[in-house]
Amino acid sequence: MYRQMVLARAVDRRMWVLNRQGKAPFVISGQGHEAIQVAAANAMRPGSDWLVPYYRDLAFCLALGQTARDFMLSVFGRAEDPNSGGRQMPSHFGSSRLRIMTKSSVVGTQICHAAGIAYAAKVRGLDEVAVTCIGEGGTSQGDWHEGLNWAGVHRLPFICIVQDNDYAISVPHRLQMGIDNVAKRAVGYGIAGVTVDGGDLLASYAAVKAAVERARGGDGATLISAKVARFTSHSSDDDQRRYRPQAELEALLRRDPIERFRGYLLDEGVMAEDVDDSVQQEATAEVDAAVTYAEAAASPLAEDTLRNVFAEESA
Ligand SMILES: Cc1ncc(C[n+]2csc(CCOP(=O)(O)OP(=O)(O)O)c2C)c(N)n1
Ligand SMILES: [Mg+2]
Repeated sequence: MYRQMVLARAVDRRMWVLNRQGKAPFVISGQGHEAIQVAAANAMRPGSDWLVPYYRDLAFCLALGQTARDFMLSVFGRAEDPNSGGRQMPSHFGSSRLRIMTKSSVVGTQICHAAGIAYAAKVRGLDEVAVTCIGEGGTSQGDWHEGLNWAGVHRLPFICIVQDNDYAISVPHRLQMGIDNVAKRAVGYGIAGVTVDGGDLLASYAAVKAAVERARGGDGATLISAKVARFTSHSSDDDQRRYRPQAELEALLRRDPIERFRGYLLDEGVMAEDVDDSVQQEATAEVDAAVTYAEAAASPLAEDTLRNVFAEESA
């Protein structure tokens, strides 16, 4: 899980470099969110359970089995991009093999899709769990409430992880809801509500594992509120120094989930310093290779633009 977090951070950082070099037009980041995402992926059965992700779920998708190359092909919008063949923006993850459902840019829609997938699994008697992620700001959308209500009514094998980073672009949590913690809403839907420090990998793993067991055991849905730190601006198109106080930004640095787990592994003697060095070097080498490959890969053909957009008649 440490390796997965380190790789995600390395991929994410490189994406910003590519943006500043003018090679990646728009990037949106998961830096600071890695622990809850990697924990959740490791609590699931990849390829059997479902993920309906949101745009910060880079670490989640890598931990489920996507590669740095898969991601870089989407950053460059290449034909070979397994997420969407270069049709979606980067960070709109998708993989039929890994059961990662491609998402809409419209915040909140993924919740109803995940509730529908969980409902189908229940009707068909399948041992599958649907997990979906959203930010705390997105929980103000009507779709979020509709999806959670449906999951509660039908006791679905459904888990909603709210990655609460205190901001929706520039709008702080306190202007988004009248409660400090979104998990308090669970009682209103008749589902389990759990709060976890989303920067603590092991606590996050325990929380998601318990929710997965609840879902598989037929005991219904869980709403998880995972408090995380958003290290970057919302995206490459804004500057958070314009709307967040300097002291708040400096305090974020003490909440790095990777540093926290690294410290734990070293202190406990689980990982030696030289192992850590090689983990970092391997991640950098993987990202280098992914960028070299993706940059040289072919762009989609103009005549293929509408492929997989509208239903096609089979021959
Ligand atoms: C329905 C809808 N409204 C607005 C937007 C523009 N938008 C994209 S992300 C975002 C902020 C979401 O904040 P939050 O849910 O807290 O997630 P975070 O980005 O902080 O992880 C907004 C307003 C959108 N994509 N869809
Ligand atoms: Mg947010």
